Amino acid sequence: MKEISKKFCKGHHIICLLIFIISCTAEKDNNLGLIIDDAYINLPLKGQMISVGYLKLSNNSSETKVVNKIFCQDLNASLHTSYLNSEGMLTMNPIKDILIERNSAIIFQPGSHHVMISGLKSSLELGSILECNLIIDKTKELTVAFTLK
Ligand SMILES: [Cu+2]
Repeated sequence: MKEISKKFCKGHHIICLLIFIISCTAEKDNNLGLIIDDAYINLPLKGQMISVGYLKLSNNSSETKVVNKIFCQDLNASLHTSYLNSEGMLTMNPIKDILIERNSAIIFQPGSHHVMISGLKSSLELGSILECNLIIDKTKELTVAFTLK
């Protein structure tokens, strides 16, 4: 494959550059085998700078993946989980290293796993996109684009 592309590339520098860029992008998306669906953040209440993000994360790869943590530029973001405590009160705790078995999905949703985000700006409005990065298997990053709704 390399030999072929080397020969081909002699007379087609620009096309090859494009192919190279496209294949790199594709690899970045595919090598984790994780699919994100329905990533959204509730628009913060007026005057509040804190909100909660949700998403569905499917593992289409052939191995277990671990979500270690989340980063959002200029914001404080952390993975949380909610549970009922011994008094029946809904409580939440930080959580790290969430396992996703192969061919399964975890859903961040109200009453369960969620992303706490603070430091939000008041300029955010419905439909704004907020990009964060999930750290997967300690070394890999997966970008999540949360829509404000
Ligand atoms: Cu929380």
